[in-house]
Amino acid sequence: MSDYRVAIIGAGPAGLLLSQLLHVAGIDFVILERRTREYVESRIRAGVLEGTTVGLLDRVGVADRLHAEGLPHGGFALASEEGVVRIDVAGLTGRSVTVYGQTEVTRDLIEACIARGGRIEFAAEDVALHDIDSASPSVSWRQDGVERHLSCDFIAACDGYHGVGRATMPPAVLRTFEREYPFGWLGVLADVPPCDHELIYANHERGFALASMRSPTRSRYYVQVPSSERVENWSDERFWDELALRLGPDLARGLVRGPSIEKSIAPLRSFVAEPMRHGRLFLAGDAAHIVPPTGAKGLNLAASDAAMLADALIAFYARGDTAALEGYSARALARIWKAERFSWWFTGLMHRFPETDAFARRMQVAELAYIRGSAAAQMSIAENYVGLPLE
Ligand code: RFL
Ligand code: PHB
Repeated sequence: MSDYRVAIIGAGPAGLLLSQLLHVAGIDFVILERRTREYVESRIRAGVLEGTTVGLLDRVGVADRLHAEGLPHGGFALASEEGVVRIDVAGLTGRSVTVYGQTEVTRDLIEACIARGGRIEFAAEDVALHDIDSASPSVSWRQDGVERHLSCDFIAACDGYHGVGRATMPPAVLRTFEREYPFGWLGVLADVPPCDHELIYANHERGFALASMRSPTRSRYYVQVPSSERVENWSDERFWDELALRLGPDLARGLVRGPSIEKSIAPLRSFVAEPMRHGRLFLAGDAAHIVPPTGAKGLNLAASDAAMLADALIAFYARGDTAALEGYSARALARIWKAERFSWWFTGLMHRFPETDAFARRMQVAELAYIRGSAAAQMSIAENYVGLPLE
């Protein structure tokens, strides 16, 4: 008899949501997290939740604050020097997205997990996975200088891109696919009202910009910068000036400037590792795949992986059914590749590439003009943005 049925590595959205999906199904788990609770709860990341993600938070009973404070968005704007087109997501698909920070999702899930008696070991150092090929795997870690160890039936590596889960899989079984972009996003969080009530994705000669938000009084803005750029080179004033230029005079009129409360640069990359399972080890979320943030898909993919893995584990414990566990990787990857495609395409449409010559630039301008005039093109963007179904 093992200590726990499922050992979850990582208390990000994938690991935390998986833990609560297992909890409501009566399957016990333990979470090992390398960082402290304070660190995990203060990481500023994603902001846009698909309806499917909101539905999963509802399913585990952790959506009260989300429904009270989250902002439903029925559309967003694509802006360029040639004009603005609003993608009417709600009108086209009948569905919407919710603006609610990943930080808040993480806080809500940690609070619920602990209140329900779930065990999260924070500050777990040197986590190592053992015997993943066998029927009785185990995990070890170090905490406050003490070596610890526990046995489990399955290990869910929800430990992000730099985690130990993928690194433990034998290199011979793993195939990876990758694209690095020669730029990153410089993000600023500020307690000022957003410049518009919806998100604005702007394609500009000087580079991409995004106007997003966390609440009616808190804005989140990004500008594209070269990969080599350093955050120290960006005073608040320089950031606001650059953002205003890229949004253009009409949209920048609504811009309210204020001191940044967070400023950081995130690199952009597309990455997929296949398969997402080896023996009793399963990968979920950023541990298996990365998307550039342009499509707002990273957190949502972490949630859909967690749901598929939870369903497979629930089928196993309810009926001894191993088919869903065996099919998990293929099922998850089918959705992941579509989100990878959308995120890659949207990144290409909106960013300035160092090698962009006059022809490539005209192609972007022509595609944006086509989207402006085509209901079919807008529909394709809307159905991807709002999230493809969990098949
Ligand atoms: P996470 O959130 O990285 O969590 C992994 C957890 O594992 C821990 N860990 C370990 N624990 C124990 N032992 C080890 N050896 C460990 N190694 C790591 C880590 O400390 C961490 O707590 O992965 P997860 O759960 O898969 O969630 C993925 C999302 O966080 C990520 O995809 C999104 O943030 C991406 N993303 C966005 N996604 C969206 O859906 N919508 C958005 O609007 C959006 N915007 C963004 C984003 C990511 C960004 N950055 C910073 C890359 C905007 C930005 C700027
Ligand atoms: C954010 O608010 O952080 C955000 C919104 C939309 C994106 C990416 C990030 O596509």
